[in-house]
Amino acid sequence: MHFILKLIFSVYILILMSCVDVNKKKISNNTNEKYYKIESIKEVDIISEAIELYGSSKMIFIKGGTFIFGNDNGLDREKPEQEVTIQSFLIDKNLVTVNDFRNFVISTNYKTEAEKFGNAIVFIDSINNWQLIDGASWEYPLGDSNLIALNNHPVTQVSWNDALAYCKFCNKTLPTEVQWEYAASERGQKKNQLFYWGNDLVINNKYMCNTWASGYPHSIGFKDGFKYTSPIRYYGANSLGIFDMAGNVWEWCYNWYLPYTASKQIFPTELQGKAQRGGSFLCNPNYCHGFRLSARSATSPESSLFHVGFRCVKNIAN
Ligand SMILES: [Ca+2]
Repeated sequence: MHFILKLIFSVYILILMSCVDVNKKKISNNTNEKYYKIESIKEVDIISEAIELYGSSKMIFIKGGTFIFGNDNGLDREKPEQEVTIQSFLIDKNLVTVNDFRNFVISTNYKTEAEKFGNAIVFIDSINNWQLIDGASWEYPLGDSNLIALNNHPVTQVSWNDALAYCKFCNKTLPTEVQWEYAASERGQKKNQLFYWGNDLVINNKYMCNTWASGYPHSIGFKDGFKYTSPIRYYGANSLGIFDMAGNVWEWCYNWYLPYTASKQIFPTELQGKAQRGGSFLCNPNYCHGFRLSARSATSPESSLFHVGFRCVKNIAN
């Protein structure tokens, strides 16, 4: 058991680097696929079930369509751009909050993987590095029992497996990267910009999302008002009404983190895990710049980190 915990810790440290993108090593996973297979699906009409869900469950209906997925001007992992047709779906307007997750835990007696392991990964500012911290969990993301997670903040320290369990309980699932990027970019309309609001992180001296906001790696910056997570909806929504689609926390996606096509071998195929989108309070334009619309990251599915959360989608059956 001790060996397993050490192994998991080493995986955490390697992948954490969602924002410190250096020296990534091979991480095993359970997929035999080499590339992210993107299926083009014909748009379908809204079904009555979807309309009911939209009206009652804080989800936004995203009408299907065709858009340019990926970014030829981004990092290698975001290339190549390709035209993708996507089916209509529903997406949570907000990140899943601590309060949402607490209700799920109360209803199901669910135990997260971090709670089973007894620890999770936290970035320690004073040593400028990541550590496996005993007691860190969705309820106490920093591992300090005096610092309970705030109800209206996004839940963190939940693994991909935990996130999917929550989604299934709600009869939902996690978004694919295509769905996430389509929704974040306002159905592809903002794909010529870095962010859904434009190209500048700061407008009129106001930070447009919760990110590093200082010079990494000196210390976690909080010129934007938040050192760690920020309350959901604090920074506004895109034109589709979806909040926190940039910064705050990385968001788990359903699919594995794989190259978009077989044509580009420059992708870091040695890094494998479940994809994440949106960037976090640890992202900095000088490093991963992870809060761009096309930015990607990944973590192994059993990993729990204090800057990773999620939202759900509901696929609409044909
Ligand atoms: Ca911040």
